[in-house]
Amino acid sequence: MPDPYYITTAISYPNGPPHIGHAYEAIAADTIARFHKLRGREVRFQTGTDEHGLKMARKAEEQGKTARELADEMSSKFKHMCDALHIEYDRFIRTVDDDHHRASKALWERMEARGDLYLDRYEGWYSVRDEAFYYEKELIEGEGGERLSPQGTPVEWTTEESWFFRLSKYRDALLELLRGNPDFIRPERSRNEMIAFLEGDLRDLSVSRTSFDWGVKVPGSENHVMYVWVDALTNYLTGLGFPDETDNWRKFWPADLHLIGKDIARFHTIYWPAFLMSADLPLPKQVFAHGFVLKGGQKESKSLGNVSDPLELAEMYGVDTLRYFLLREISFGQDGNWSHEAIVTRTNAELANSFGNLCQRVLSMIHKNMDGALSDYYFDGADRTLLTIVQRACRDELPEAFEQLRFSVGIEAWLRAVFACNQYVDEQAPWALKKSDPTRMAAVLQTLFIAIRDLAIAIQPVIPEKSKLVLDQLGIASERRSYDDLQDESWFGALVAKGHMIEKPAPVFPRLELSEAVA
Ligand code: ME8
Repeated sequence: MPDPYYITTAISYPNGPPHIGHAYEAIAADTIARFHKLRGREVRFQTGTDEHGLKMARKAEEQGKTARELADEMSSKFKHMCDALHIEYDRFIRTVDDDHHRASKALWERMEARGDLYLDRYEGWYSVRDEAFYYEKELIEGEGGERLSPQGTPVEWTTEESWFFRLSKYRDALLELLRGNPDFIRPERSRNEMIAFLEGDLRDLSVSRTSFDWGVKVPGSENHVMYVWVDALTNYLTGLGFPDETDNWRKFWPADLHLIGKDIARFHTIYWPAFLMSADLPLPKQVFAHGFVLKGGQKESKSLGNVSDPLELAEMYGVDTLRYFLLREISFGQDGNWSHEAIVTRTNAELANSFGNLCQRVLSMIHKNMDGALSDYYFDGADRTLLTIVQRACRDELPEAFEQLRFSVGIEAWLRAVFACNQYVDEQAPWALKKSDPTRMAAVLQTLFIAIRDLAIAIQPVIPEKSKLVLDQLGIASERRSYDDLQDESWFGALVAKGHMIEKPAPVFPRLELSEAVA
C-alpha cells in the first residue's frame, strides 16, 4: 500500500468574501489531492477559515457586528466557494470550533511544560492587516513618509503584557532544518529569504494579547488570548484529532504538504516548526509557498477596487475551465497574471479547439462510420508511434511533473500529446478511408480512442468534471480510471468484448466568447 498523504491549505481570514487568490490555492491543493488519490494513496485534505484576531475583531466592529457574526457569515462563503469549485476537502475547519480550541490549548500546554513560554511586556510594531509583529529595521517608508510593514501594510506601536515564546532558542535547529533539508521549503526563493531572516537578530515571539478577547484563551491566564497565528497554525493538528492519539493522527501526521502563499512563509517555516519542536511533535515534510495571482500585474485589493469574485468567473467560464487556466497559465511558485482575454484565448485554443475537438471528431466518426461499435484491430507503425507519445505523456511526463508540483509543465506535456493526436488525424484522414479502406479507418479511429482514454484519465486532477464526461462517453467504467489503469494493456480488449457502443457525442468543451461586459 502506498503511504497515506495529508495536504492542507492555509486557512483564510474571513474578514471579507473569498477572492481569486483563495480560489487558486484551493484549486491547486485539490488538484494535488486528486492526483495522489489517482495514484492509489489514501489522502486527507484540509482547508478552512482563520477566524480569530484583531483584524476580524476590528472589521466586525466597523460593520456593527460581533466578530462571531462576521465569522459565521463570511466563513460560509469560503465553504461555498470550495463546494462550487469542486474542492474535495475532508475537513473544512473553522478556528471557532470547540475541538480547535482544545487542540490549541493542548499545544500551548506542551510548549509551556517545555519551559518555552514566559510572561513579559511587548513593545513594538504590529500590522493588523498581516497579523504580524515586525522589527523596526524591517519597516519600509510609505509615500507620505509613514512606516509600513514589508508587505506595505500600516503598522501600529503596541505595548502590552504578553506571553513570549523562546523562538531564539530554536534558531540553530531551524537553520539546520532549512539548510540541511532543501525540500522542507520550496521554492528556493522562499528558502533563501527564511535563511536570511534566521541569520539576522532573531528575537522571542510575543504569543498572547490582552487588549482584546477574540481568540483562544490562554490556559491559566484567562485575561490573555493566544496570538492568532499560534491558534491558526494549530489547525493542521486539530483536524487529525490532536491531542488524542486517533487513527487519523497516527496515519496522517506529519503532514506531507502545507500549501500556502509566499507572504506567509515565515509563519510556516520558522514559527510553526519551532512550536512543533518545542511541543516535541514531528515536523511537516514540506511547505510550498506559491506565488500571487495578479490582474494586470497588480495584486487585487479592496482599496484598488479590482477584486474579482472567483464564483462569478466559474459561472462565466465553467469550473474546470477556471481550474485549467490557473494551473496552466501560471508557473507554480511564481506570480502570474489573469485576464478575461487570456482565459478565453487559452482555453479555446487548448481545450475547445484541441482536446475537445479531438474527442468530438473521433467519437462522432466512430458513431457514424462504424455504427458506434469497437473491434479488435492491428496497429501499424504510425499508430504505435502515436500511442508511444501519448503513453509517455500520460504515464511519465505529467505524473512526474505533478509530483514536483510543476503543473504547467505537466499540462504542457499532456497538450503536446493532444497536438500529436490532432496531427495524426490530419495525416491519416480517416474520413477519406471510409470507402477506400474501412479496416484501416477503424484502426485509425480506435488508435485515437485509446489515446483519448489515456489523455482523459491523466488530466482528471485538473479538470475532473470534463474528464468524467469524456470517459463516460468512451464507456470507461468509473473504477477503471486510476493512474494504475494507465498501465493496463488489456482494457481495450475487455471493452470490445463487452460490446460497448459509442453514442452520438455531445460536445464537452464548448468554445467561449469574450463577453462585451468584460472586454
Ligand atoms: O494569510 N494570489 O489568510 P489570507 C494567490 N489566515 N494567493 C493569495 C493571494 C493572491 N492574490 N492573496 C492571498 C492568511 N493568497 C492566514 C493564513 S494559515 C495557518 C493562516 C493566499 O486569507 C495567501 O498567501 O490572507 C494564503 O496562503 C491564503 O491565500 C489565505 O490568505
